[in-house]
Amino acid sequence: MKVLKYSMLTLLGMGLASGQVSAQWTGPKQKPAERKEVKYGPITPKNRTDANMEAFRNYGLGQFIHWGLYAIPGNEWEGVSARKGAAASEWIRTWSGPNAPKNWKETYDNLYKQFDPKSFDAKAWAKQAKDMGAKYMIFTTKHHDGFALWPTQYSDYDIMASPYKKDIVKEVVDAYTAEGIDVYLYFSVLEWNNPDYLTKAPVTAEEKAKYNKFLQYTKNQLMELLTNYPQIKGFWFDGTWDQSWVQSYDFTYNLEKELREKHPGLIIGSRFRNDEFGKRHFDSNGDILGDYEQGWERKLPQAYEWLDGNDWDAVMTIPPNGWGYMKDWSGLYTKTTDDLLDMLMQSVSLNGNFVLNFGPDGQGKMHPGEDKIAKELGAWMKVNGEAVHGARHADLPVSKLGYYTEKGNTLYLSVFNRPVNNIARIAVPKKSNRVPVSAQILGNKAQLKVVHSDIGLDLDKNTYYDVIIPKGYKSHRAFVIKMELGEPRKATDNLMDAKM
Ligand code: FHN
Repeated sequence: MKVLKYSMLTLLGMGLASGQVSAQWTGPKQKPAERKEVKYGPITPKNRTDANMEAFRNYGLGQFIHWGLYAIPGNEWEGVSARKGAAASEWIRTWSGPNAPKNWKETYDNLYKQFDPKSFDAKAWAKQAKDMGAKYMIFTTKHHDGFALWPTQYSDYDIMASPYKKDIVKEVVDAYTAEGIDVYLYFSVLEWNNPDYLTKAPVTAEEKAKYNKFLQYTKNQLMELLTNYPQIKGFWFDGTWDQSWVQSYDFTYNLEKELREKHPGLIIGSRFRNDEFGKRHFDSNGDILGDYEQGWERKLPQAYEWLDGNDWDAVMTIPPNGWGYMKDWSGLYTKTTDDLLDMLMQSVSLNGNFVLNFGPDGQGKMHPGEDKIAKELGAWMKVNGEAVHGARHADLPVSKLGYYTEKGNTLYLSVFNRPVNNIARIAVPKKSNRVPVSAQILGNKAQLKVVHSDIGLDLDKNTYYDVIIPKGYKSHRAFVIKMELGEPRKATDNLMDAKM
């Protein structure tokens, strides 16, 4: 099979080296001084209000599952680690350098002959996700190696060529849907071993004919997925950074329209396509392309303003990188439950969803480290899930103690930094008519004392409500203060302005 070399262009496309893409994820969006005509801009309005999109923005927590042939090696082969030879575990097919096994690509491309996951139980996966508090799940139908986990009529390189011979995508979609978890299908456009795939834009007549054949193949598979699995809520596209796809903006624009026509309410993220000027995720006017920002991958926005009001989700690995199964986690910092809870609440406090990745092994078993995290997250969500599911950004001065989320007249403060004086001071604009009037800690029935502390700072736009955390209250993990908001009991004193 033809092997593609990874050019700088590809890395540029991935945003690994281009200022344009990374600038969108390291601060507020840069919008052009003047708008210009963009023919291949957004197809759907920003912040759709239909039921599917309303459900999306209220998920809070999701699960990503990367599973495929790369799970068999688990980022190593015959005792040799691929850590220094491949960019990530699910990129192990690109393993190169002195410790890469001899004829590795050929070995990898024959792994399908041994893919027969005896421990695979989609219902057990779905139950684990349900207990963890996940409300949606993104599943890899086909990653960059091109191997399809569903029986596709458009390729022989699919699950029916393996000893397993059953429709894995259907098993996953059915099991998660039965648990009430919405399913989104991950689909890689990029296919390393497809002879019709090109990284660069086609130039010659032969290249154009070949790549057009690839585009039609891509469209056929996507339509097939919508036909086979009508329960799904959306697509999570990947591998759309190469110039071949970027220059196909007329095709991708019309393909997005056709997918939406075939599946009303379909949700598509901003990574699917670009405008005619090559602007990905956001068009040349800074308008989002797709229904939600899909660039928060292993990174999080640091302020509400960075989002420009767009819907978004952040996808996160437990190890530093590596989405597919990694047998050996030793020597790596793997995120703790507390790290992940902090990221979850940061995301929800900024109106985003947090999606945690799991990479099952070649037999279909989750990594023991993932099982532990899922259990601990689930225990926390069982007590505190109401501060996540359906909760949104609270328009309040940022707290030093943790993250605010809000639901109607209920305000939640997820405390990650417990104040040494046990006073959780809530800053509220003086003009606000919604202030904390009662408080309790989720999972604890006791009503907490709430004291209005008008500390009288000059030029201060805020007043303060102190929620007293009982000295005897112990917690080994973040806890959530739930407050009911109501009219302030007394007006804030008018103090003389300081004379300076
Ligand atoms: O190249 C892929 C990578 O393997 C992984 O699938 C992530 C998570 O979606 N996306 C791309 C890297 O940005």
